[in-house]
Amino acid sequence: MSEVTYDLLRARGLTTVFGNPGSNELPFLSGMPDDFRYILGLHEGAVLSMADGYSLVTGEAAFVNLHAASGSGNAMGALTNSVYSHSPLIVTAGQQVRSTIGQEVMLSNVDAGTLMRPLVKWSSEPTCAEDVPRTMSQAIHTALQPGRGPVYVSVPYDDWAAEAPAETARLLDREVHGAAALSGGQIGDLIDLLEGATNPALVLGPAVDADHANAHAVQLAEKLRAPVWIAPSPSRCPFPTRHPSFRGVLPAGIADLSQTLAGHDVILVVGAPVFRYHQYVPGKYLPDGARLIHITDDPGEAARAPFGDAYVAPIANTLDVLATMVTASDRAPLAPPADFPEVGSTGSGLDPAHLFALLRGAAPHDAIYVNESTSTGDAFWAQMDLSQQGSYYFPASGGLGFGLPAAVGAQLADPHRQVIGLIGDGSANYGITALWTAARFKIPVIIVILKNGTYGALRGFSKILNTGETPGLDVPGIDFVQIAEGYGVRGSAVDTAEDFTTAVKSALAAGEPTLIEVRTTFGQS
Ligand code: TPP
Repeated sequence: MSEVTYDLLRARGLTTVFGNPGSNELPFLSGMPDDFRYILGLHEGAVLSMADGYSLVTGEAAFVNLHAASGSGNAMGALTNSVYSHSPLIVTAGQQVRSTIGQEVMLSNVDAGTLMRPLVKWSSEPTCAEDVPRTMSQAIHTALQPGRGPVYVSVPYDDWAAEAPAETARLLDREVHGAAALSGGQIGDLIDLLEGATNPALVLGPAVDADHANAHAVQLAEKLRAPVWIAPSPSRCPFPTRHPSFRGVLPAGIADLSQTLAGHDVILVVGAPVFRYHQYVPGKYLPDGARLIHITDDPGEAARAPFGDAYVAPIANTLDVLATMVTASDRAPLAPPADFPEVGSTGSGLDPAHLFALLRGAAPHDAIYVNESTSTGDAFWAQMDLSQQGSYYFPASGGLGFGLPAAVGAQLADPHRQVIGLIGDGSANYGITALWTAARFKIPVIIVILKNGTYGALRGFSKILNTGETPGLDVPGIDFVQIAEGYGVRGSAVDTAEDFTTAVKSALAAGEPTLIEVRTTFGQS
């Protein structure tokens, strides 16, 4: 059974296995063909986030193999991000021998099919050994269908030795084609709405970037001469940040968001949920007189939105058709962006805005940033010049432990673009073991640790929630250079602009994984 399953994985391009093994998984792994590679992660949260980073950058499914319920459980926090980044992860786990699961022997995954069910798109344990390859095929096709997302399959380890039925081979070259697109009438309605608007606005989400629709979005914004915001809590960058239309990221509170959009009569949201609010700031969902139209390829996103009219349609195709067909507006052109805000650091440590400005100058223009620095978002978006598809990733559900491993997975996926992880000194600890994988597999990622000694974002929230000083807000006394060296990654610690720039240039030249710990200031407390 393992041979035909590997044939199936190969046919789907899934020859990289991200995993952490246990006894239940050994019979599957022992049959692994030579053209497969096994990327070992030391903790399942890191394994899953590495696979996620890999899938985000390739745009394809990624295969994960975990150990029974305990390994799967370790990965579930990380999986919350994959759900909202729509990452088609094929998560598998080894199960005890079929005849013994009911006894709950060691490492049985009791009721395996339900373990991950609230998170995954589909979950199963095949009813018999003969159904393992077909179940795996169903998992892959399900994960990749629009409204992409992770799936889970548990396989009893005695299944791998069973003989596959001859007809199983038919799975290998089956395709599942998707074809839905908006009708001519629906497109006509949208064009009428956009052309009839006095002051339209675009709000773009991660699916625009995921669907490589960035250039179509630019064309639409230019023809409409409309401002563009990124939808709140962004996990990707769908629009060039130095384009005249770019207005930044919408605030993640209900009232703040509608105030920001005041004056717009038509708001077209593409490729984002409506909306991923974060801090609860009650108010009106929309400014007075505004109509919101929502285009998403995820039926669930469309159904659960509390307002607006939704169209479930492919993102790139819809944006392309709208941008091509809409008549260019004769509104005044938008002004080019202002200069980058002034930066500088006073006292000890770098201001994060200063750090980003230095990075903008020193890093390649096509660098990929994986960001898990949670209190520095405003400074990042103000300082960075991101213009290419696939330049930015952030944990889509806010679950820490994504950034560092996802940066490693992203660099593995794309050796031609430098991946730079921007990781807070709090966040780094949740996925730190991925440093070992970077060293072991010589993955030349650069990890910048922003060391402010605190859980800065929580300090920000303690103001919003008016909770004052609570326990557990500071993380002093962690030496990331020593930790990196312990895992086999070269590291250095800096606290001045000159030293940071030198360290980045040296890391870029090194061609090996490098960690730079930067002392940063935290000015918001
Ligand atoms: N645990 C997980 C798995 N995810 C979370 N989002 C949190 C806890 C809560 N949390 C959100 S932001 C944050 C914490 C603990 C602080 C992160 O601090 P750091 O990485 O140092 O970045 P800073 O906010 O200081 O920029």
